[in-house]
Amino acid sequence: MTARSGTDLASRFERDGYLVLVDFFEHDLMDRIDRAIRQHFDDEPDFLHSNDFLDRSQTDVIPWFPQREGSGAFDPITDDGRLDELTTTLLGTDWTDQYCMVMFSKPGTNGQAWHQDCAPDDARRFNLNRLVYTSDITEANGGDLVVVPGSHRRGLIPTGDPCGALDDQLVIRPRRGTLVIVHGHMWHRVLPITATGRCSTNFRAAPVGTPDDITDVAVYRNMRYRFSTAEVVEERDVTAAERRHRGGQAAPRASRSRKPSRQP
Ligand SMILES: O=C(O)CCC(=O)C(=O)O
Repeated sequence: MTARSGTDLASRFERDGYLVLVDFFEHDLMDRIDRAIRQHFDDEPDFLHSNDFLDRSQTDVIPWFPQREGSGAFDPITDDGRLDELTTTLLGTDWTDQYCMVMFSKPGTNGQAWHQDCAPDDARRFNLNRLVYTSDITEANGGDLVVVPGSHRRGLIPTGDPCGALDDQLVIRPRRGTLVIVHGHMWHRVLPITATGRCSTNFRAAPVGTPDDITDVAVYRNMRYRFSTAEVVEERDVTAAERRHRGGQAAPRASRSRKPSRQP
């Protein structure tokens, strides 16, 4: 990366809150990692979270932290000097590597509702998603990533339908080898998945001074949710919450899960 291209990427990231770098990683490496992921999820792992959370978050993800289990398959990404350099360009020096988390969604599930990984209370405190796609996201299978460009500077995501379309949303369909960078304050979601399992691998990082538990409380359009204690810490859509309280909510959906916030 030249100084000029680094400056260009940094200013695009500051303006838009995301970057898409096609063919950042070699396909052979992607295939090796993808095989490791598919092997791991071959056994149809169970979802992890309570049905209450699953119904309310409308998010269907099974997380896996391969490096915690000693899998070396993902190390070439962690050790990639170009990724390191790009991260320093975006976050400044002394940023921290948080963890590597694979997110797997079964076919026929909802993807992920709109969310912010952490509350945008302080513009300097955020996590950085460094999302690696080891297989193509395709129109036929769904699972597109949807973002609202610039929303990392617009404060809290508005209350409303957890999965409803937002003005100015942009659909991204990453291919194998694509690196997508997403600011943790950015409003983003994943569309439903149809025929085959969908995965992405997130190498999360954060600027120096960011608390380790920055992603413990995520913001959805209907609630703020704390993962470490598995509780809703704020009802945001009060009308929907009242309906639920009176027993009038929609029927529960198929079993689902949400990624945990951070590596314990
Ligand atoms: O898997 C993706 O494409 C997006 C992941 C995501 O929404 C997140 O890590 O917060």
